Amino acid sequence: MAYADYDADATELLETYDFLMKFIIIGEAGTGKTCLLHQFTHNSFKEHSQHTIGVEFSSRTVKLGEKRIKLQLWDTAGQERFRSVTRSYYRGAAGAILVYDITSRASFSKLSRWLEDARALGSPHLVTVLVGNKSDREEEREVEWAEASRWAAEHDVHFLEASSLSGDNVEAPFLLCARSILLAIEAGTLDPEKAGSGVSYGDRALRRVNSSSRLSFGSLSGSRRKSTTVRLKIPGTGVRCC
Ligand SMILES: Nc1nc2c(ncn2[C@@H]2O[C@H](COP(=O)(O)OP(=O)(O)OP(=O)(O)O)[C@@H](O)[C@H]2O)c(=O)[nH]1
Ligand SMILES: [Mg+2]
Repeated sequence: MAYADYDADATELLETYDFLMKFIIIGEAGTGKTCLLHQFTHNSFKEHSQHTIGVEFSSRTVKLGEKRIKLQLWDTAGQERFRSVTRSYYRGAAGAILVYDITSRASFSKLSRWLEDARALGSPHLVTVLVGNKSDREEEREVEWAEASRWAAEHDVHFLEASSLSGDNVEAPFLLCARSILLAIEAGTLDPEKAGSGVSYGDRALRRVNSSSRLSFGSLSGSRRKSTTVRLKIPGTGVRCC
C-alpha cells in the first residue's frame, strides 16, 4: 500500500469509534520513540525530550475510510533497567511500532530482540511497523534504507523512515499499522471479541450491532483532533514516574 494514500487531514477527534486498538512503541533508548509519538498526537516536535521512565500512555482517534479507530498508545522506555516493567505492557498488543535511529547502527542491531519480545507477548496477530527515525540527519546516516528494508522483509514487518523533528512520515506508521489490523478483521483472521486480540469494538460499532445485529459503518462528521497523555507510576522502581 502506498503511504501517499493516507490523508493526514482525515484524522479526527471523534466521540465514538468503531474499534479500539492497543499499540506499543518499542526500541532502543534515544531512538526518538517519545518524540515520534508526541509528533503524532500533538503535531509538534517535543523539545528537550528526556528518557522515558517506565511507560507513558496516550491516545488518538484516527479515521480510515468510514471507520473510526481509537489508538491506545503505550510509549515504553528503551533503557535496559526498565525492560521487565515495559514488557508487562506488551501483553495483548495488536500493533507494534518498532523504532531505530538511522544514525545509530547499534540501535538497528538490537531490533531482533525487541521484535522477539513483542511477538512473544503481544497478540498472536501482532502487526509490526519498523520505523527508521531521524531521517532528517542524512549526513550522519549509519543504516542504509535498503538494508533496513531487507531486514523488514526477512522479518515480515512493514518498514518506512520518518523524522519526528520535521514531521515527515510520522502519521504513516500508525495508520499503516491500524489499516493492516483492520484488514485482518475484515478478512476474518482477527476476531476483536477474542481475549488478547488487542482490539475491541467501540461504542459506535456496538450500537450498530445492537440495532441491526450486523456491523456496518456509515459516515459522521467531526474535525477536531484530541489526544490524551497519562503518566504512570512504576511499581517496584522507587521512581515516581514522569
Ligand atoms: N534530529 C532528530 N532528533 C530526534 C528525532 N527524534 C528524536 N530526536 C532526538 O533524539 C533524542 C531522544 O528522543 P526520545 O524521543 O526521548 O527517545 P526515546 O526513544 O523515547 O528514548 P527512551 O525514552 O529513553 O527510550 C532527543 O534528544 C530528541 O530531541 C528526529 O526525528 N530527528
Ligand atoms: Mg521515550
